[in-house]
Amino acid sequence: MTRKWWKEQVIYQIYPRSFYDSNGDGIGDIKGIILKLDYLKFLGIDIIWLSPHFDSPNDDNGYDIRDYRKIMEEFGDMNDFDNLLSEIHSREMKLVIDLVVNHTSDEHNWFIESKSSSKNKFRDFYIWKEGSETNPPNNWTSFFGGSAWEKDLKTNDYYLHYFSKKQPDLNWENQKVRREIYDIMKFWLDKGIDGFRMDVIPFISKDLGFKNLSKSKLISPEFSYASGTKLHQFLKEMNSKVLSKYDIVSIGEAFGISNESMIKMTDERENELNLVFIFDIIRIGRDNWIQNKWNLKELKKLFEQQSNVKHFNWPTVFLNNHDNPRSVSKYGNDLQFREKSAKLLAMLILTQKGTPVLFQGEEIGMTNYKFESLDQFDDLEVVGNLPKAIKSGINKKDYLKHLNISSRDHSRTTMQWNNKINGGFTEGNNNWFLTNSNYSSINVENDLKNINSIFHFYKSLIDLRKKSNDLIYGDYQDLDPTNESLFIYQRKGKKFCYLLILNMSNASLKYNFNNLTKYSLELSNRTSDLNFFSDDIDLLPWDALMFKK
Ligand code: ISL
Ligand code: CA
Repeated sequence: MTRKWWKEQVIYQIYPRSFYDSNGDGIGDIKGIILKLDYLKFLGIDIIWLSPHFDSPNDDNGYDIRDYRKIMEEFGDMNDFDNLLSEIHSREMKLVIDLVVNHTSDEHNWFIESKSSSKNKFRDFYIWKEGSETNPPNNWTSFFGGSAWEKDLKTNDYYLHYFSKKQPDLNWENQKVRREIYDIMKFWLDKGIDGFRMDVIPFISKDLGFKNLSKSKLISPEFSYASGTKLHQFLKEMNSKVLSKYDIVSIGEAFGISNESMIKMTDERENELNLVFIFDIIRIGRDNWIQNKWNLKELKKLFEQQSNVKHFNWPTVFLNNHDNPRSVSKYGNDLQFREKSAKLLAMLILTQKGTPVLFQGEEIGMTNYKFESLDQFDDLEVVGNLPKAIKSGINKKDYLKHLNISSRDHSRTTMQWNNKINGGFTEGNNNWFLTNSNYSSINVENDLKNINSIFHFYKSLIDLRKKSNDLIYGDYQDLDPTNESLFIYQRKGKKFCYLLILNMSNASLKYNFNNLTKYSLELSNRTSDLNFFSDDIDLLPWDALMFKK
């Protein structure tokens, strides 16, 4: 197991649009992030992953890039970015930026040229195919609704877009495309950034046969889109031409890849990427907008699977991001046991094997939003998938019910800093999006003042983790995989062995753990004292206990 800084540090994702607005225009910005760096340093954050900050028409809130070398106007300018980077580095923190190169915006100059004529030199920067008058080249679908092909009337050809029609897919088979992308990467790396999170990177290799997908494969097309034959070849080239020349971390958002492909992508002997974000855990029980029931045994199996990868790989551990609902609402109990269950989830991700990744607001237990109507949503995926939802036989009311559990917009409500209007996110009264009305009680200011808050629990765990090589590199073992309510595992290092007992239920439970008295209690989310003089222990709902010996 080779030691690396990105195995030992904690990542915090910022969705800039919703993080902090410094100039009152209702939109988060880079100067706002700079004002909050001391807060993140105090929490114990080492690496900031910044969601896209590039010039964009914001069809998909920045994941549709119009100019890779320009800062999104609402966020500030290149001077602000350079200040952010130096302020981050002066606090001995690192900055990972979001690299979105499976597709660009349709307003990118390359696409404007490409669609202007079939003879244009940028034509095959994208994927153009003949279709018929009414039918696209094949039955591939977009994640944001409808076909993955859009007919362009200028040349009567169709272009491919796995996401919105304003996000045309780049043609990675074209060496000129790859060269341009490597130049863009070097532009930012030469400024001193510390790595990339690579958006849907497994999709860059397309099935060049463009064959129709079977009905069953169309249910979750990501698995087909992520199995192109040249993915590893492209990543090896990117590594040799760019990544290998810098001391950085490369993280692939690996939406749809298989386990073996994930292992190959992050096997340090393959010289591709360092880490991947896989979705098995964060999408457990999910079927498009529907969140089906899942059980703890299935969840534990997924942690087991990713924690015991071969020693040439290293997992990431996260329960939140900008594409998923809030973890305390999905995995915890955001009503009666919000604080306690949020602390349990903190202990879970910060004591598992792998690099922990937090998402803004998770550290104070921010919850899902109560959407009252479909037109409150910002996410284009909501509107895009409505026809498919109706076709599946549900009505708008049911669709809203599902989205109140599963929508990406739950994590895009604005960060709750204090109990002032808009939770202190913006002074202005033209907030770009929604602020959860519970900001009056759930906010950073409250949590900083209360030593027993969720924030201080995260801070203690981050501090504990960073001081313990055994917690970072220790072997993982699930000690009671069939238990339906308790998640009990150990992390065994050279010197210490940590035992985690997490009651992921609303019930009080008795448990007997052999030789428990040999352990000392390291940390717990109990407000009442915890006396254990025998191997029998009475667990309260959502107890999270960390022992050490
Ligand atoms: O909603 C999803 C697909 O059904 C998400 O899983 C998401 O689209 C997928 O994980 C890919 O996410 C990334 O690429 C998208 C962008 O919308 C997401 O915000 C980004 O994280 C297209 O760039
Ligand atoms: Ca602003």
